[in-house]
Amino acid sequence: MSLKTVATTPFAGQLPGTSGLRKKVTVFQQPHYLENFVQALFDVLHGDAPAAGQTLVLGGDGRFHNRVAVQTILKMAAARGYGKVLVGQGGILSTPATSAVIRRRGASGGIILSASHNPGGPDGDFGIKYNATNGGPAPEKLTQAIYERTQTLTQYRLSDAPDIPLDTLGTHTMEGMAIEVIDPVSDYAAVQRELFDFGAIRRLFADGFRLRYDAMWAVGGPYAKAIIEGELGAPAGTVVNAEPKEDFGGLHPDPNPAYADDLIAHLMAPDAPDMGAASDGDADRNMILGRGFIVSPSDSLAVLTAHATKVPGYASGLAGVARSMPTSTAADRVAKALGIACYETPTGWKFFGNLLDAGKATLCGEESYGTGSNHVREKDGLWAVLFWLNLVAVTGQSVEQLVRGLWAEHGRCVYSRHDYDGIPTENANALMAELRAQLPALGGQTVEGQHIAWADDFAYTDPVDGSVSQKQGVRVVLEDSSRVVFRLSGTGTEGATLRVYLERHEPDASRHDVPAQDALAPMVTLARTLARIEHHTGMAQPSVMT
Ligand code: VG1
Ligand code: CO
Repeated sequence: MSLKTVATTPFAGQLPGTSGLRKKVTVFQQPHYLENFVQALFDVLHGDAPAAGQTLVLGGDGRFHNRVAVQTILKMAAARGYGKVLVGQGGILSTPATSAVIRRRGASGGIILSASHNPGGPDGDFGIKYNATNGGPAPEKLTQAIYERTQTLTQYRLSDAPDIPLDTLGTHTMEGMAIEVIDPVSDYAAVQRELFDFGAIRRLFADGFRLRYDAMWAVGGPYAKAIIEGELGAPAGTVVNAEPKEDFGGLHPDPNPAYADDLIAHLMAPDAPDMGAASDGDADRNMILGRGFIVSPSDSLAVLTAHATKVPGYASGLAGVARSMPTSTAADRVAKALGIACYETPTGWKFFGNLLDAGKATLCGEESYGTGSNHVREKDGLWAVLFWLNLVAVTGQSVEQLVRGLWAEHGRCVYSRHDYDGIPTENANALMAELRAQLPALGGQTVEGQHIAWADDFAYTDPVDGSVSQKQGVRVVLEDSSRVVFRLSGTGTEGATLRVYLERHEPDASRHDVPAQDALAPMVTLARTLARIEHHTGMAQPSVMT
């Protein structure tokens, strides 16, 4: 075994987005592409020094190219002088499990190989992301530094050692670095056991409660099988599509009404189970359904906040709650009633890290089917499902009753997100530039019969370290506090995606059953006019509505 130095030249565009660097698999398959990014990461983390004595956690969501990338990174970590790498068996670790392992094992950080909810397979997407020693996604100043380093790189180093067998638990050494192939589930399960009343959930299932958990052929399957069927005694077959596949069965592992249509059909059927749930490619997102009832992610965060003290891990109360800016204000209303703080951050989990570390927030959530807490530093799909199961078990209320209780007390934040996918990047940028140019004059105007109170481009100052993030989304707020938010996705790999977020508060209980798209229709018209969506995108309708 010896170390090799390989000459390389920079690739354009290795700038991580909302959650890591995501590109087509074919881009990552180019010689040196992955290596350049990892070398840049190691250079930024360690400068010229070896990473002696440090432990790195490594794993991914099992998508196509995962195994190849794991072997390459092991050889590069050995060349960089890491003391130890903890790698998930089969190269597998869900995103929240990676966060749990980093924190419980005192690692210096971890690398997650995932493009999350993006499709996989040879023609699909791949991704890489670094999480720091707190278990959370690298903050923007770190991802920016990595990007800058990718632009000046001339070489990388790796060991020429043979591949490590990943499928059996055990320890190996490479260039003096220890490699431990670990069970991907055990640390994660230990964290969940500390938070939830497993006894109460076990009794719920023993009494005949029926759950359908759709793992979408992704990495959440092994975790849900082990915990829900294994430990909590749900009948075999509760977790479906549970085996991680390299191409997610050709499906889009994104738990929302568009891509989890099979799960929705089961929950809308006459013999529907009591509860439905799904997680995404890397198992950090969750979707929750009751019998014949779909829970909006923003409402889910608000329900968990309202009832948190009924769950052992949060029995002493919440320090605060945090939500991404486009997420509905349902959680704000609950927080106000509880007398706790509610923080509004830009989109992406990396912005919650400081609030969690500083003890300012306990629960966090995003409208994009993400919820989590200070137990790790990532959103956590199965955690949310266990939280809901715990609440159903101890309150005796159904999923639907819990949500209706929220609406009865605080009104309903009617909510929807419209995505316009595959827009040529120049057109999407032109649309946003045109919107931004209108901002100073929008306040006080009436457009499509609606009175605009104010409009701005969301900027965030982190209350802990003072870092500022500009241009995080255009907000147009009406006089009745309804909102339209516009931003471009930072996770796509083809063209641009425009996301239009719509929210309207409905205090009148007799109108809580008006379908969201109907209740929001006037605002959709406003959004289309203001942003000239059809003019810029050529699309008369969104590609996906959630
Ligand atoms: C999307 C979501 C955002 C989420 C991010 C990563 O980002 O909107 O809320 O944090 O995906 O989730 P964007 O920039 O495409 O809107 V995951 O589960 O893909 O890591
Ligand atoms: Co994800």
